[in-house]
Amino acid sequence: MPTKIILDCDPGHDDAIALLLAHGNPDIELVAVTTVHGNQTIEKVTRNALAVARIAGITGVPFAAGAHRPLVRAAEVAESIHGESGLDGPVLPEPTIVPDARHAVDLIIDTVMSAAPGTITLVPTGALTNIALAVRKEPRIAERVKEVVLMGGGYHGGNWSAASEFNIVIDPEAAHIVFNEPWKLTMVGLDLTHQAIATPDAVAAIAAVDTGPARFVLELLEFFGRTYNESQGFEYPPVHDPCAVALVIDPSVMTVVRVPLDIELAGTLTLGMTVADFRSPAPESCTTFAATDLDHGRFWALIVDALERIGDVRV
Ligand code: PIR
Ligand code: CA
Repeated sequence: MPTKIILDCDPGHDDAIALLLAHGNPDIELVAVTTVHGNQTIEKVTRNALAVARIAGITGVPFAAGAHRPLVRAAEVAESIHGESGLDGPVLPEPTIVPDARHAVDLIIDTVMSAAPGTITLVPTGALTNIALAVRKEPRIAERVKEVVLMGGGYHGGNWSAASEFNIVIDPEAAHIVFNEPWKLTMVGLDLTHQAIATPDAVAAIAAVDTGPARFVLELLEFFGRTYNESQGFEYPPVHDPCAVALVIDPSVMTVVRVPLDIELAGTLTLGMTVADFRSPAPESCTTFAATDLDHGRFWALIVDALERIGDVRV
């Protein structure tokens, strides 16, 4: 039985690849896609998500737009990384599906509450605003989901400040809510995702697939690689968000450790830091986990496999 997931995302180059991986992998059933402000405005990331659905041939899955800004702080976008559209590089087609009429928060609640207990995995790859709002509006989702596997944070430092990662620091209050709920939560943070490098080998394997969706990924990686090189000094870009999906597909693709995690809300230099307490073995009652080491070859093999299964999609 494939694992049912809700992908809550802000496409975003790596979010788009996460969507393709979730759609193309047979061990995942994509039951809903929700969007959140982050890499760009909610209007732009929602449009991008719908365009990616067309490119990937995703039909019959509800897409819903969510929060337009963080709970407390002013909105911030990552234009320096993802460009003006949030998905600069490829030419995007006009979407052919229309968004669900519900707000993302209601789609998340409806999906989780109408499914059997313990069957829905939440996979957030953007700011945690929608997830925080959903669990405040319907607290029973905390017991009802299977688990939360998110891309965000990192125990060794940040990418948006010295201490903090973008998805967490742009809405730290939402992250604080989500990290402190009683659900099982796994942080696939920068410690892990900075190992998911789009090396020339990986890019060549994608090029060999030679389909529309594979060429779309190559165009994404070309733009993302350029901005990552110019603004962060990376030789090749890390592809963050598909790592969270990969963990749901195959837990053996990375090492995960149980460790208490919490979000700094009072720091001046450390706002939005995901503080990990590695001092002693974590107690059994600890429900938070962090990913540490990636099998790079197996990870990229999953991406290539998903693209092969998606095949050529007429756009
Ligand atoms: C934001 C991102 C990626 C790189 C930078 N520098 C800023 C986005 C990605 O979509 C990913 O979800 C997360 N936020 C990585 O910080
Ligand atoms: Ca993202």
